[in-house]
Order: sequence, then structure tokens, then C-alpha cells
Amino acid sequence: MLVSKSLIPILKNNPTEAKIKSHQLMLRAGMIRQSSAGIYSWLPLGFKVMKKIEKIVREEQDRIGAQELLMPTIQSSEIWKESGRYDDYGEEMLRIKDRQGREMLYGPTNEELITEIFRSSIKSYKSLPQLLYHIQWKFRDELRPRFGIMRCREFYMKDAYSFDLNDEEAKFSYNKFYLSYLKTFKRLDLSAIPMAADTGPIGGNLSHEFIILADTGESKIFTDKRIFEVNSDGYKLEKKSLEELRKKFETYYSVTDEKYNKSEFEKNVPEEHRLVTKGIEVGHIFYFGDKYSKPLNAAVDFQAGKKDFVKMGSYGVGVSRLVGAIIEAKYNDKDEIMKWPLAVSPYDIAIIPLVSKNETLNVEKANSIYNFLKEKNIDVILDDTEENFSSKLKKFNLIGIPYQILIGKKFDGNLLEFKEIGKETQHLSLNQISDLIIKQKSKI
Ligand code: 5CA
Repeated sequence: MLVSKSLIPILKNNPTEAKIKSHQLMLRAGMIRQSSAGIYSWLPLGFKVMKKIEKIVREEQDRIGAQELLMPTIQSSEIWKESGRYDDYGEEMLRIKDRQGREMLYGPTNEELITEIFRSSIKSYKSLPQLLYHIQWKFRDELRPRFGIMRCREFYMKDAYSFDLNDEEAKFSYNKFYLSYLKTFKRLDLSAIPMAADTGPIGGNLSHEFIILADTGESKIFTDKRIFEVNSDGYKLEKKSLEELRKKFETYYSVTDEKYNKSEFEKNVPEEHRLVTKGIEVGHIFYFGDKYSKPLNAAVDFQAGKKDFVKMGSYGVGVSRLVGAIIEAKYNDKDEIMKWPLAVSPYDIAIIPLVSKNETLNVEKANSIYNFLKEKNIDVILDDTEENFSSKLKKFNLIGIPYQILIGKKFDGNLLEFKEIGKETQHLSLNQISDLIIKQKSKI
């Protein structure tokens, strides 16, 4: 992409309405634009980041055998009346009437709709387990949308649902998602910790929130610091292995606000390991047995010719919220510099040449580097504008693309000035640079 042809509306100053770093940066770097309270357009730069996050989330769902489908954003009220949540959900649900006067709604979540799909398609225990997911927009009419896309009204979520014959199998499904979440967040270069959590309007009695530490987070957490050292590598998609993984995390007391119990915390966590702080909830998983399958009559035949209601869980990742959460985790406050993990960066590398009327050679050189990198399938952006060099650098430090090639006055045509944000400049050949990026990308 050429900067001269791109839609990246950079703002010079922090907009006053933005209170936290991620909101400020996303507005300043032209990643999003508010369309009305809590509702945003995703501009090209922000959209690219979100799509890269989505891809990683999807790959890790597929890896545990979940099947992707796509349910609509608009749902009929009928199934919500069947489950009893039509009234319970209250004002957070956006209710709409179609031209026939039918009551519709913009889905805040999909337990009812997926259960309806399940009950009309699956009749026998032999088709279990079913792990199904989609990645779709949701709408919740939050009373106080805030912090940009972190708590907004329309947001992009991966929601998955599991259907099993009994509690034991259902817990196995739950643990598969538990593992897949640890892997997903690790690939996003985030340290997200599972914490025992409340189930709220989704229901059930077993639940974990996956939380990353951030002062600007809205979740208060009480935890044993040692949980951050737990290594989640090497576990298999087998019952025993996954139970061990959960046990390992659960050795350490770690809960959100609603589950906090002072005496348990003090009894279980030695004083020097106690951590009371704030975090951002990037994922939330629930086990709720037959809470939906019973009222919606989702049952399967099992061996003896008898029927039973299936046991269900649901599993959410805030795909759009993750864009902001990664900024909160990676932004360097001291130097006011952003650096995206390569896995989700809007571009892999930026070419930043000094361009002026008498520096035409730089433009030629920059173009040939640009074409070379594009041929290697490296996602590259070239700042071909005549903006002065130092403001170009400032702009790219704000946008946070991890690698830069700088072509200034001293450029001698051989080795290039290559800079990884936050590190010293190196002099490398173009081949060395492309090899380095290709190698880094292969690790994602
Ligand atoms: N049906 C269940 C699991 S699929 C569910 O809806 N869970 S949830 O309510 O916890 O949402 C899942 C994830 O969506 C949260 O962990 C959070 O990361 C994200 N999320 C929830 N509400 C918002 C919001 N208002 N703005 C941005 N992201 C949100």
C-alpha cells in the first residue's frame, strides 16, 4: 500500500473524549471512526488488525475440531421466549419490529439460536460431541458505552457452543476450549490468565474469564502471582491431559470480583504472592448443562432407546475488544510508542523514505524495495508522500508497524537502515531483511 493512496486519517492531537490509551491511539492512528455512541466504523488499518486476530482465533477453534457456521445478526424473539430470556435480558437487548409487526432483535449472544439449529438437525448421541462456532457482530445496548471499542454497543465476537451427552463429556469439551483459549492468546502475544468467574445473564455454575492485566481494565481481580508462571505448552486434546492443565492453573487462587472471598484469598495465598489489580476480559467460557436444552427441548436418543437433554457450554472471545486490549498491553507509555506483535500488525514493514523534489533517487529506490518485498508476500506500506522525514517517523511510531526501512539523506544504495521499533538501527541488505521477516512470520 502506498500512503498517498491510503485512507489513514491521522489526528495530530488526542481527542478529548478518549480516556484510555487504546481509544486515543485507535482514533489518532485512523483505525476507527465513531458513527454513533458505542458504534464504530472500522477503517482500513483497524480492520486489518481485527481480521488478523480473527484468523488466529479461527485457526485455534478449528484445531480443537470446532465447526464454523454463520448465524444472522437479527433473530426472531420466538426462541428467546422459549428459553425465558426475552424478558430477563432487559434493556440491553435491542428490540426491533419488522414491517409485519413481528418482534425481532439484534442478537446479543446466540445460545437460543444455536440450540434451535441443533435440535432440528441432531437426533442421536452418535453425532456428539458437536462443537460449533461463528464469528459475528453482536449488539448490546450498554448503558454506558466507554473506552472506544473496549465496551461498545456493536462488537465482533467469536462465540462457540458445545453439545454433549453427559456432564463428563461436556467438561471435556469445556476443557478443549480452555486449552484453545490459552493457545489463541499466546499467539496474540498476550498473557491471558483463566480466572474463576461469575456467569451473569448466560447462566450456569462453571465459568472462567480470560484476563490480561491492565490498569485501565474494568475487571477487578484477586490472584496468586505464581499463576503467571504456569506453562500451558505440551498438553494434548485428551481428557486426562486437559484435566491436568486445569488443575495446574487451579492450584493458584485466581478469581474475579464477584467470586472474591477475603478469607479464602488470605488462607490460600501467601502474602508475598498476593496480587489485587485490574484486567481486561478478552474471553469468557461457561458451562450451563441443560439450562437451554431443557426449555428448548434439545434432546438426543441415547443407547437404551431413551432420550435426554444435551449438556451445553458456550465460549466467547471479544475479537474487536482484543484490538484495544493488545494496545493496552503493548503500548510503551514512557516513549509514547506502539509496537504491534507481527502476528496482528496492520503491515509487516513500513518503508519510510525522505522524499523531496531533489531526492528522486530515494523514491526510485523505495519503489524497488517495495516491489521486491511485495513479491515475497510481505505486507508492506510505503510512505511516498512529501511530508517531512521527522513527522513521517513520528507517524509510524504512532501506528506501530514493528519493522521500518529508513531511506534518508545518507543512503548509499547498498545496506539499508533497518529498524525494529524500540531497538537500535541495523544496517542490513534487502535479502537479509526479507529473510528475517519471513522467518518471524513462520513462527506465528
Ligand atoms: N455467549 C457467551 C459466550 S459465547 C457470551 O456472550 N459471553 S460474554 O458475554 O462474556 O462475551 C464474550 C466476550 O465478548 C467477552 O469476554 C468480551 O471480550 C466481549 N464483549 C462482551 N461485551 C462487550 C462489549 N460491550 N464490547 C466489546 N466487547 C465485549
